[in-house]
Amino acid sequence: MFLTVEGGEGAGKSTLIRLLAEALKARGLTCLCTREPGGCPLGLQIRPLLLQRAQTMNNRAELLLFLADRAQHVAEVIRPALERGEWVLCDRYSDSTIAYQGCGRGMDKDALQRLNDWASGGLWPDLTLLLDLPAEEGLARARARNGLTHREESEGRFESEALAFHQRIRQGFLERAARWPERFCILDARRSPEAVLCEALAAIDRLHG
Ligand code: T5A
Repeated sequence: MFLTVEGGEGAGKSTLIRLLAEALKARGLTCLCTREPGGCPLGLQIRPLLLQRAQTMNNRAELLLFLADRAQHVAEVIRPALERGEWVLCDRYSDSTIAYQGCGRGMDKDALQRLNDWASGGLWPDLTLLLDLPAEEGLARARARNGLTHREESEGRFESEALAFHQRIRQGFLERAARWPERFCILDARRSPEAVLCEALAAIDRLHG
């Protein structure tokens, strides 16, 4: 089972993945939790290039770094785990590329869909949990968290984008969810982490029986 968690900045993706993994392990399932960018050794080298606030980058270069991270991550981590029969819980994946580089940066979404297909060898998630909340609320959460953990300079490049950028990303995710309703489940991320977890488990049970 390949499950991805998507959404804007500070939507609670890492929090949900941690709680989901605990709940699924309690059911006796083997789970691999991973993330993009940075879910494999090569990706860990790419991640700071993409997220450091001081970094400036051409949109195409940015896209190709995300795709390089994904290609290696799928080949080295995700596919082998799926082949071992494990559940893979991934914090961001191809839908983020289309929302951020497509709707955020204005790159061609159909071209991005094909490039994602190519980079991942055609691997799409079985289920995508979309954590939805107003962009202002997610940014406020992410900035508060960054202040506490001193992540502002090392990982704040996207969070420093204008509010309109983040609003386009939210719309982009919602459009994808409307287009593929059988793969997506939209969760109201303004609710408590426990309430979001309950809804996520219900979505998994509906799909997995
Ligand atoms: N990106 C990524 C692209 O542009 N293209 C791509 O193809 C890919 C893969 C990655 C960046 O790269 C971009 C998108 C991103 O900008 P990242 O550091 O991985 O950056 O950052 P994010 O994925 O945005 O994740 P964050 O760490 O910012 O946020 P999360 O994981 O959504 O949120 P989380 O769980 O850390 O929670 C944030 C704060 O809110 C609290 C938490 O305790 C924490 O303090 N919180 C809640 N508060 C209230 N209610 C809830 N339900 C809460 N859940 C969590």
